[in-house]
Amino acid sequence: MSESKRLFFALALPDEIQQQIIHWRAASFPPDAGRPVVAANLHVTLAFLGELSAQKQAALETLAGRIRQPGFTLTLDDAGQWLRSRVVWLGTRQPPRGLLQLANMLRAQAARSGCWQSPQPFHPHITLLRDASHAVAIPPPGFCWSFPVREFMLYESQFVRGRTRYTPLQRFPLQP
Ligand code: 3AM
Repeated sequence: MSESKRLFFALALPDEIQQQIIHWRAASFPPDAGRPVVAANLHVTLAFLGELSAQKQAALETLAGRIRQPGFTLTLDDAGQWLRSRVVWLGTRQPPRGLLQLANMLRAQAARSGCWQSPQPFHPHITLLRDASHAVAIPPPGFCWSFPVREFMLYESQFVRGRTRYTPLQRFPLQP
């Protein structure tokens, strides 16, 4: 029997945006503000799936592969902190309709396949700092980060030697 994997669907970031974000973060927050998420782990979660068997993973991959959704442009022009979940995040003031539709579809497919889905409304964001338990001043994003989104990904989340590692397992292209 194959092992289960902890999985989620997410958007990856272009390398140059990833680099700009980590430079802005380093310049904007003191070292004690929270635990920085490593550059390679920055992403926009679309749907968290939890621990899935290989069979269930294959079923959800098939469903995700049937999604016919146009690409969109994502603009990162918002930042904030959720004290309850102790994260500092980067986000978008006006989530593109395509992003909301994509996340809704993936969450609905996941729910129908028996993956528990949070009742919280979808708030697209990139987690920048974890364990940010004290309120920090959030400067506005340095400049406007805008980039085209042409695909989404299935990631595996692993905790290896004390570090969280996200491994892309599968790419799903969006429509041109
Ligand atoms: O995109 P962020 O970093 O906010 O917090 C986890 C991370 O979100 C979230 O899934 C993303 C990839 O790990 N996550 C982890 N466990 C979760 C759960 N049980 C969860 N989201 C919902 N329910």
